[in-house]
This record gives sequence, structure tokens and C-alpha cells, in this order.
Amino acid sequence: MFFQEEFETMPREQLRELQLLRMRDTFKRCYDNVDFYKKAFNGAGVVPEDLKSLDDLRKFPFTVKQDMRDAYPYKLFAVPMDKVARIHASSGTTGQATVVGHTAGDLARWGECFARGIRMADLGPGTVMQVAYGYGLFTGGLGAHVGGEVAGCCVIPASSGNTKRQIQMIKDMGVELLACTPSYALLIADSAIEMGYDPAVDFKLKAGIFGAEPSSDGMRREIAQKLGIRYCDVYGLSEIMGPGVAMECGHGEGLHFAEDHFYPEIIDPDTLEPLPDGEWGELVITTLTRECTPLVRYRTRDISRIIAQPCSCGRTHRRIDRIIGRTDDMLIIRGVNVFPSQIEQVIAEVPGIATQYQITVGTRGSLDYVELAVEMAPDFVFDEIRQLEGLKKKLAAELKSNLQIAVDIRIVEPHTIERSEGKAKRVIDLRKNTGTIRGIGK
Ligand code: DLL
Repeated sequence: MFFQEEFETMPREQLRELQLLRMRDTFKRCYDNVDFYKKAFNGAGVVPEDLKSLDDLRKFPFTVKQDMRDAYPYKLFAVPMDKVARIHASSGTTGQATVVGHTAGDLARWGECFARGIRMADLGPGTVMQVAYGYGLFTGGLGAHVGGEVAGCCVIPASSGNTKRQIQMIKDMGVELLACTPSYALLIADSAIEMGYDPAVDFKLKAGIFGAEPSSDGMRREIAQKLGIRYCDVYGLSEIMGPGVAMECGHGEGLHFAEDHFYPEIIDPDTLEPLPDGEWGELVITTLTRECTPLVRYRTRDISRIIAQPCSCGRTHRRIDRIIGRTDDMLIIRGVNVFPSQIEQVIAEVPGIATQYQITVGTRGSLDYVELAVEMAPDFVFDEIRQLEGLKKKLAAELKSNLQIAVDIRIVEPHTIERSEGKAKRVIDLRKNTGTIRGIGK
């Protein structure tokens, strides 16, 4: 096996040498085997040999989602079909599906990347792990599954859905590690409480590896408290691999980026120029070891920043900050840019309101309006309508002072906003396409 600690704690100079070596190799394979890249490199006036240092990366062209759609199904594959071991694909609800292939080596490296996050949670051989991400073309289920196996866990492939049965298994099988989306973790926690359990006491859960969508501090806190666990974030995307591109060690903020397999850049999404470490912008990823679908400077649309300060856990891989949203999910509310996760952050700090919410954006006459539906917390007792009005005013004032936005607020009964077993659908945008529902992170 490749790994392990020697890669995660490699001195930075040595790591940069390894990255350059692997990047050159990737560029050569792209140029020689993928028509799209030969044309794109030629168009930008570069050849793989022009990559003499990592700083030369900026001379190379970006790859965007549309390029992947245009390449449907196999045109970005850099290996012959007899080397392809598995295929994943995006759902294609927002356009042509994107197909990503994996060789046996790609799958093994992917398993190792996810396994690192399990070790970061101080778990491994002997740990009972329940995977409640969806299995199938979505990379969550199988990605976490193989990661669990590589880490030596006993993996329960529950997939998403059938929440009562999930809870029963967590209890009866002594599950210590849960892997699912944050939305589903909260639904599992709330459902368990409704079933009469106190998950923090009655279950053996120690940690959760949650990702595939953004989650505010408040939501993380709520999930961690209700389940009595350590919350670990996992980032990834199907185009690049799946879950495990970056994982949270819990010693400092942010997620360690698997820098021996992927090279991160942060760019200004308007000028497309790389930004220095520490500045927020769009995350761009170049794969360093992918064999089947290597990607050069893939624009993820995810907003983050690089944290370059050394981490007290001893790993030398730089961290990315938690993803706050995607450039294509940013709402412009009366001229102010805001991400749904920032709204969630404010909601989570207001007592009496649950962290469930849904944002509707529409048009009245020629003006856009934004309505925010939030749920009352189930245990909060309202004796008068006046109190509800007070709560609305408080939330509106918090949103105004924290995010400078004015929204229409609707407070609804507990448990009336649709829960998700996968990625939550937080924004309903009625402007572009009547009835279109966009999920965060889609
Ligand atoms: O969501 C892969 C994954 C599965 C990651 C399970 C983590 C856990 P896609 O469906 O291709 O793949 O969606 C990728 O989801 O570009 C982000 O916008 C969002 N996303 C993924 N992880 C996080 C995270 C999977 N930890 C898209 N925080 C990405 C915030 C995330 N957003």
C-alpha cells in the first residue's frame, strides 16, 4: 500500500517535489491520452514540459463542469476501458450527467484518502461504522464504505433512508462511527429522540464523518450534542474523486487537503487569478495521481480559503477552511451577496428557532423577494402570538445586523419543513424556472 503517515507528515519541501513530479506525470498523461487536453493545452500555447515548477501551473488552462458534460460519457478517460474498474456519475438533474471513471488504483487511493479521516477521528480497526450516505452513482456511499474497509472498520452498508431502521441498527449493533450528510445526521438524531432515546447516552456513537453539503457552526454543535459525538467534516466531489479530498482532524480549524493526491489553488472567480494563502475565493483542484479521469485546474465553484499555518496534529498537508457555499448558490438579496450557510449560522444563534429552514426566492412585479421559512423549536413554549411576533422581529434584526439583508420571515410549526436523507434542499428559486428546487452543493 501507498500511504501512510510518511505522506501525511512529509516535510513541505519534499511534498512540493513530489507534487511537481506527480503533476508533470499527470499533465503528460492528459496530453498524450485525452484529446480535450491536447486541444486545451495547444490553445493556451503550453505543453506538459512547460511545467518546470509548481508556479508554472497558472499558465495551464482551467477545466470546467461544461467540459465534463461535453465529454460525456468517456471522452475524458485517459486509460483504455479494460483498465476502468468503476464508474460514478452526477445525477444530471441540472444538465447532462458527468461521468467519472476509476481504475483499481484510483479506488485504492480513494479508500486510503477517506481512511485518513477515520484515523483522524481516532477510530480504525474494530470500529463499527454505519454508512448512511446513499449508495449508487453518488460517491458518498461507496466512497465512505471503501474508506471504512481500508481503515479496518466493520462497515454496515445501510445506505440512506429508512430512518427508524438506521436508528435501530445504530443501537443494536453498537455503531461507533456514523457517516452521512449533516442534514441526515440531524434527522437521525431528532427521530431517535422522538422514539424515546437519548442518543448521547443510549448509543455507543463516538464520531460522525459528515459532508457533501455545508453545515454551520450551530448545526454542527446541535448534531454533536444530540448524538454525543465528535463532528468531523469531509469534503469531496465526484468530478475529482468523491468524499476524502479533504478531511477534518479536529486539532485546528479546517480540513487537511490530501496534498499528495490533489493540488489546491484558490482563485478570484472574476479575474481567475490565483490568490495568496488565507484569502477566500474559488477552490480549483488539479489531480496528481488519478489514472482514469485526471483533471487539470478543475474549477469546483466551492468557496474556501487555504490555511497554511502548521497544524498541531503534525500533518503537513495544508488545510482548507470549511466550504461556505458555491458561487452558483450565492444569493444576491437586494444587492447583497449571501450564502445560505451564512443565513443558517444566524438562525442557529436565535433561541426558539430550529436549524431547519428553507429560502424561497421569487419575483413580485419587477422586484425580487426572498422569503425565509424557519421552524419553531419543538420544546419552545409560546403562550402568546405576541411572542411569535417578537421572535420574527429578533431574527429579522439579527439577519439585518449580521448579513445586511432584509427578508420576509415566516415561522412555521415544528417538523413542517421537509427533512432530507441526503443533501438538504435549502433554496427554492422560482425566478429562473417555476418550481425549480436547487439543493445547496448541487
Ligand atoms: O458530495 C461527495 C461527497 C460525499 C462529499 C460524501 C462528502 C461526503 P457531489 O455530489 O459531486 O459529491 O457534490 C460535490 O458538494 O462541490 C460541494 O459544493 C459540496 N460539498 C461536498 N462536501 C462538502 C462539505 C459529493 N464538507 C459538492 N462542505 C461540492 C460543504 C460540500 N460542501
